[in-house]
Amino acid sequence: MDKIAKKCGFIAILGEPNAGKSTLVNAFVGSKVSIVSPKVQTTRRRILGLTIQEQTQLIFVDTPGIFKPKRSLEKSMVKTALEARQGADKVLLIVDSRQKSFESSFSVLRQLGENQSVILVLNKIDLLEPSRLLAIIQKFRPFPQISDTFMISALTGEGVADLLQWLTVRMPESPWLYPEDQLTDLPLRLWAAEITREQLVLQLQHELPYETYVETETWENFENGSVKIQQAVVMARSAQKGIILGRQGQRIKAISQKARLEMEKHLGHPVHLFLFVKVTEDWMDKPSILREAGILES
Ligand SMILES: Nc1nc2c(ncn2[C@@H]2O[C@H](COP(=O)(O)OP(=O)(O)OP(=O)(O)O)[C@@H](O)[C@H]2O)c(=O)[nH]1
Ligand SMILES: [Mg+2]
Repeated sequence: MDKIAKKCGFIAILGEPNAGKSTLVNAFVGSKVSIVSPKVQTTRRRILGLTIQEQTQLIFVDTPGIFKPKRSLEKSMVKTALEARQGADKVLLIVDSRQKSFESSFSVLRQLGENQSVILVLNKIDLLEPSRLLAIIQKFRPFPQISDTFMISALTGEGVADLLQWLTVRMPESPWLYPEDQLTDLPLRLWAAEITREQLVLQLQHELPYETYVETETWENFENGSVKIQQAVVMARSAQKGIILGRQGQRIKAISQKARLEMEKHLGHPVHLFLFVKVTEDWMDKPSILREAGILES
């Protein structure tokens, strides 16, 4: 019997902030590889999510949202997102279909240009009257680069399996580029830092200073399977420290507890998490720190 050839390909996941890109990548992978929050600009770096469907390895490239950047961190995020399509076999444009105006998605399409073939993915249809979908599709008609349109809910999973199947059959013949059991390219230390940042965003919401990042400083594995992780929450100004600490350190305690549980759930063994706050003035303008935080690629 002939051996079925292996296939492997890259799928870039692009779109405006908060469209549901990371939720979709996690749904494809079946595990949390990329953090999710109701706040815009949650994803700050390119993150790969991997899955295997029979003989095909699909490599999803989660990206920061595309918008009009002002600050240097924002500029590097948008650049990362736009560059993700280079070498991609398919480009998905994720759209929050509840938007009143689709101008920010149109702007992404214009930035990608007419030569970039794009698959339009209308997301969050669980929140939408089905009768509105046709009108939304009409609005995207002026963009000839859209080859196909899908309607999904990344949250409930509706339409996700169909889209995955559609992509699977279209991947090129190629050896697999990552080991079979790997789910992401994010090293564990960075992943753990992201899990803590997710709790910061979820628990502090608009109070969280934009200029906050998390760094895993030490990671110790013990023979009994448990792990000790020490992380710094890095702030740009010492005046911001109190927001994270909370009264008598209650806030940072609650954040640490939730992050620890989330890490344990995914790592499958006990975690001892130690969080502390560190101040590094104006780190966002320092490329060396941006690189260390994984935001700027070296
Ligand atoms: N109801 C509903 N909510 C969704 C769906 N997909 C995503 N969300 C929610 O939308 C919010 C943003 O989701 P993310 O996956 O973080 O969006 P993103 O596009 O990665 O955002 P950035 O990383 O900030 O660009 C979260 O609160 C998600 O739970 C969906 O299909 N339906
Ligand atoms: Mg995201």
